[in-house]
Amino acid sequence: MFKSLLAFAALTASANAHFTLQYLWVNGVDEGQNNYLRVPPNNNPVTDVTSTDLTCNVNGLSGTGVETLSVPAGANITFEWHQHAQRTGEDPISGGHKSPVIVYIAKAPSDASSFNGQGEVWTKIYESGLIDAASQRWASDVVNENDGKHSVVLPASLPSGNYLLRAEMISLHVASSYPGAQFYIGCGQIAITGGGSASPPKVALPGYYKASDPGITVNIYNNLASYTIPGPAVWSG
Ligand SMILES: *[C@@H]1O[C@H](CO)[C@@H](O)[C@H](O)[C@H]1NC(C)=O
Ligand SMILES: [Cu+2]
Repeated sequence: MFKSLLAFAALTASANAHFTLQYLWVNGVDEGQNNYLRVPPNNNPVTDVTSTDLTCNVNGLSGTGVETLSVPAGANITFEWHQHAQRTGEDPISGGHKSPVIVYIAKAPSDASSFNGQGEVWTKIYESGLIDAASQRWASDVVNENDGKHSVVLPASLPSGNYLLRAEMISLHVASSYPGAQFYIGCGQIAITGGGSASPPKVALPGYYKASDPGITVNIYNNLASYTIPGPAVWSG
């Protein structure tokens, strides 16, 4: 009985520690809670790398009812994550959730809201992983210290049009066997104006990630000397 109570307490503690993407900022302007985002039903992670939930989280294959945010080419986009629906009173990302931070973008054939993000459509535009091995400092520690925020400047050469932006944090505290790594994913809908004519490299999500990737099944508790961030190389325009 006592043991099962402890197990229950551990379960609820970890559920409370999960998080979601809740705000987009454009060039330093807060665009409001859950606006322009495909909001999942709860803050649980995705753990199956073959699931279509890996694209834009649970219920993320369409953006029915989600507005699309117009942004100028080369905009500085900030993503802000939280455990619950408030900005203060707790860490944005609980400290145990050691994670890399990755951002992808995918061009929609027409409206972002009707784009399901399937197939080889995703370009990686940002990544940060194990920042300092000596102190075991992760990208997620920086996000937590920065009030839940991380930023990317969109390559100005991306063509004008509708896009999905996909921010991802992969928490590795139980990743030593698969499934274990926790994929926290948030997708926003943007329309780039005044863009260029680049044709960046693209991968499929799901598709590119494998259970056997060294950045997905990994024991981070053994003085990890280096970490291989999942996915292709960053494309910087
Ligand atoms: C992007 O915006 C964030 C938040 O306003 C800011 O901290 C960061 O310095 C900006 N990055 C660049 C390259 O301007
Ligand atoms: Cu969690």
